[in-house]
Formats: sequence, C-alpha cells, structure tokens
Amino acid sequence: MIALERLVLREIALSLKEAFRTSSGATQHRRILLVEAIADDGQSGWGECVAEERPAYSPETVDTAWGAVCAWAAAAVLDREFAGPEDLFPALDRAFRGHPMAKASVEMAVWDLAARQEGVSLSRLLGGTRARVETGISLGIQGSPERLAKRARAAVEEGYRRVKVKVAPGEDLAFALAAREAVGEGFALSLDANAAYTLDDLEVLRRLDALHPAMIEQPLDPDDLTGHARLQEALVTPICLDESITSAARAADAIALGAVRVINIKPGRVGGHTPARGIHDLAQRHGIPVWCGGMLESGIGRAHNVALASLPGFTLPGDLSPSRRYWERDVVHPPWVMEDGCLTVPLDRPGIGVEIDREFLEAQTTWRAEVKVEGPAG
Ligand code: OSB
Ligand code: MG
Repeated sequence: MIALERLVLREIALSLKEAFRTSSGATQHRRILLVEAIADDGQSGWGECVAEERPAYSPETVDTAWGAVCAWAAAAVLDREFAGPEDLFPALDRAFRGHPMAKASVEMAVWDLAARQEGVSLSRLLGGTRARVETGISLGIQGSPERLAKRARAAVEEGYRRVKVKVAPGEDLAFALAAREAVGEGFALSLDANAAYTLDDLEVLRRLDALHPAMIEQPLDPDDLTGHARLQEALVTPICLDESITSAARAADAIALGAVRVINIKPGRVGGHTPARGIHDLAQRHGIPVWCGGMLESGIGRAHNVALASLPGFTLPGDLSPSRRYWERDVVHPPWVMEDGCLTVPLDRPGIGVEIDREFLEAQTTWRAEVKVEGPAG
C-alpha cells in the first residue's frame, strides 16, 4: 500500500556543457522541475519533469507543469492509498486532462518510491530484462557540415551504438550527407526533424531517404498522423514518431494508419512508466521496435529512462548518453558512465539506483514548494 504524505517540488538550474540546437530552438541553460514524493513511512522517491522552458517541443512548460502538479496532481494523489505504482497514472488521468509531463513527474517519483519500499531496482519492478542498455547520441544542429562530421566521427570512436542528427529545412542534406560519410555506410545513423517539415518538402525528404538513415524521426507536425502515413508510403526509410505519441491510444492510431514503423518512447512525455510500458507492450504485439528517447535530463530522469529501456521491447539504442555528455557535474552519485557503448542498469540497488547529491541539488535550487495532506496527519 502506498500512502503519500507530501510532494516536494524543486526547480533547479543546470547548464549544458554546450548549447543544443534543434529545428525548434537552442537550449543552453536548463530549468528542471524535480518532484520528490514522500510516503507516510518517510521513504521517498524522485521524478523529473521533462517539460522545457518554452512550449516548443510540446505545449507544456516548466511553469505549466509546476502549476499542474501543485493544483491538480497533488490533489489526485495525496490523502489516499494506492495498491501499487501502476494505480497512479489512472488516478491522475481521471483527475484532469492533458499535462502528461506534469503527471509523469509525480507518477515516476512514486514508481521509484515503490521500488525503494520493496527493496528492488526500478528496472526489476517494471519488468526489465537487461543488465545493460545501448547508448546513442543525439547531435544538435552544428555550425557546419564539417563540424557535424567531426562530432559524428568522435561519437562512433567513443563507442556510441547509434548517432542521431538533428535536421531542419536548409540545414539538412549537406549535414546528413556529411554525417553519413563520417560514420560509414553500415552504421546506424538516424535523423530527427522535430516536426519541421510538411508534405510540400517531399523532394528534400526523398533525398534524405536516399542516404538510407536507420529512421527519420518526427518529420511532420505532431497532429498530422495521416500526413505521416502518406509520407511513409513515399519513403523507404522507416518513420519514427516522437512528439506525436502522447498516449497508448495515439500510438494505436498511428500504427493502424501506417504512420509509424519505429516508436520513440519517453516516459516523461506520455504520463509516466505505466503508459510508457503500455506503449511498449502495444508495439511488441505489432512487431514495432521501440527505443527510449531523451529530453536532456539530469541524472534523475536518466535513471528512469535506463530502467524503462531495460524492458525487452527496447531493441534499439536510445538517446541515453552518459552524464558527462551533458553536465560538468550531475545531480546524482554515481554519475552515468558509458562502458563499451552501454550504460549499466543498477540492478543491485533499490529504486532508480543512484543517490541524489542533495548538497549540489540545494545549491542549484531556484524554487522550492511543498504540498501536504491537510489535517492532523499532515
Ligand atoms: O526530439 O528527441 C528529441 C532533446 C530535447 C527535446 C527533444 C529531443 C531532444 C533530443 C536530446 O534529441 C536527446 C538527449 O536527451 O540526449
Ligand atoms: Mg525527437
């Protein structure tokens, strides 16, 4: 039985080692919302909200998520009992529409909490079957194709199992070609457009297709499933959907329409581990490979992604890079390190399997709030 006593929200500031640029803008300084769920037995679990500062990737932001957690998610989860962590998402989803990133930050904190209470790893509680997960790197748009080629070559040498390159109209063909030449013909190279194209761009999309990337991620608008289905008919390259997949129902529609051949699952985008696992199960039934996406997470969100990526259907390398790819100093001990192109799933440690560096976290905290159960118990 899980009974939550309070939620502690924190916003932290973390600077990326280098700016990350996509078709929807550049990020250098991250504002990250963290949620700590504290149970009546004093045990706590951690979640990380993947919402960004601006509504570019999705309609949610750090500020809308903060508001949604305080106003609605807290009311839905505090002052009641849950039989298990899989009951959190249904409760949150019944309580209010939308805001999946806000819901996920609470839901995932409770999964960590539940695993710690049971003394098992989060991977084990979720049904993970792998001890290591393959890493991929997502390279932002670089200043020139030459610079991108250099970065892509270095990534292969470092051991990454897949290189993903961001593309945007006007910064696509020369960049993708340079990356293909840099990594070699047989290497898994994928492209991510973050919804920057339309069906009017068919000509350039066909030319990208000719470079036979492993997949092209989210070429069109997130709402445009039929457009993706039409585009898939015109391309050999499998279409992977990211932004479009906001729920298991949406994933089922995309599969039924023929709009998707690979799915990028980010638990933080779809409402948490329960819906993420639902999409994983659905994809497995349809023979669709999935991989775990990333949102430039701190070591906390990364830990959740690693646990999810240990499930059997995650057969492709994810956007799961080691801590040092992003941060001078991560907020967890130990930091995530890459060994032989993989991250190790911390199966012998309870919950997400990393310690929170509370001192560093405190130093980076810009806002903090606590939401508690009312009355004598609180
Ligand atoms: O589209 O996958 C994306 C980062 C922020 C927002 C959207 C995306 C990304 C990435 C980075 O590609 C992946 C990572 O965390 O390394
Ligand atoms: Mg993407």
